[in-house]
Amino acid sequence: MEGSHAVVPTLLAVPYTITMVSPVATRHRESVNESDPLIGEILRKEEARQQNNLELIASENIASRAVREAMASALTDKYAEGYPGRRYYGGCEFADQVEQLAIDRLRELYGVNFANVQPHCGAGANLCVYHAFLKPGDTLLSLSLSDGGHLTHGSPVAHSGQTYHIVSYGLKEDETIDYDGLRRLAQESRPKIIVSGASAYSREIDFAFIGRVAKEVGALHMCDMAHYSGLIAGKAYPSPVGHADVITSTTHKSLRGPRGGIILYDDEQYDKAIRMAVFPGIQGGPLMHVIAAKAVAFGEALRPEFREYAAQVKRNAQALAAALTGHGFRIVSGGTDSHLMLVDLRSYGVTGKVAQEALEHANVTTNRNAIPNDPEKPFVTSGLRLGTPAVTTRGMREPEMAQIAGWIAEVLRTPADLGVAENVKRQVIELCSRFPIHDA
Ligand code: DSN
Repeated sequence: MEGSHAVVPTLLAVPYTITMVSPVATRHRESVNESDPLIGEILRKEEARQQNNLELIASENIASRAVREAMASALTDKYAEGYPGRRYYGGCEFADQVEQLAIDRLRELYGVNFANVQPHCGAGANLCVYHAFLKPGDTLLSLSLSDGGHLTHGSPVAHSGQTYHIVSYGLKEDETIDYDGLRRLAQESRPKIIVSGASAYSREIDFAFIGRVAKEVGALHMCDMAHYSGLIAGKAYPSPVGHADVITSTTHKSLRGPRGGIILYDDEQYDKAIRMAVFPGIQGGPLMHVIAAKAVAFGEALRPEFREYAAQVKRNAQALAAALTGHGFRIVSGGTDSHLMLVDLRSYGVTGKVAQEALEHANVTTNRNAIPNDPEKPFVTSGLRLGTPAVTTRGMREPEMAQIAGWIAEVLRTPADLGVAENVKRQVIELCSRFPIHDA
């Protein structure tokens, strides 16, 4: 209830009414800064951190203002369990419209027949597919975590690894996927699902080959394209469509949408199992405000300029890798065909942990990552994973990549020297000021 009506006595013969807004309703209208200055201040600091830092985490990006507005919309209040046209709640007219638009745009973006936009995240999307097609104890074949795979592809510490029988393929000596080994393991273990996709693998993945192997052994080919989905949408990386039976992704990495997940497939035979797995199998109410923001992001990715963005992300990654090589770093597999690279830090005598922390002092945000056959523990590592989606969104290009590589080398030559980091930080902030994230 927003307010109460009172009859106000008047000197005139006809009484009139005014609306008195209750104190509760007044508080309800306050901005976060007015209502909760503590959180408001933290949010302002995060905005400033993003503005003044070079974001090189390969899985992060900067969503547009339109995406952010949709996420902060009234749809956050709406329950809409079910699917468009078949909900378990009233009042879903606009929830239906927004979800249908998200589905239609996503189908157009990747050229697929079916799309489910409800998974709350990538891990959830993968879980839904496993739930749809596997029983506990069934075999799943995927790239090992230590060779660039992902936790949700069967790591022993994840639900998938604890529920299914996991067989892992890996890399060859040249640090590219061992496709012959993959086929041999598939023939020996007869998996129900073969997973393609990775979270720390920079080269093109041969989705067609993996699709053929899956057919040979009667497995479902699930591609987790989360890292590459923006590049694929922008035609800068091979598409798994036509080679994978089911495709999952996040929406916030190179695709540059809100945090969330999606599932795509072409064949109607998978439709019922996937719909049922997402709701009611794994999830309850969909996050309709996030689905609205996904629709906005898919619309953005359908624009011609997104192709230019995707191509530049890749050019920037290649420029950064080449410049780092020039500074004496080894890039795992010798380079990149995508948005990311793994940097082997051993020639500089620093671990991933030390490097990540030293760079953070210089406002360069990265994440440490194991390299193939890493001698260090996973919490320490010998590598850094770097990616260019976020800096490319800011408008940076090859000259800035060369500058960034120089700063990384400068900091990591003497990682304990805070004076060096402070000097680089000043230059980083100056560069960032020339590439503002959002209008002030
Ligand atoms: N955690 C993501 C990444 O950083 O690659 C993958 O989900």
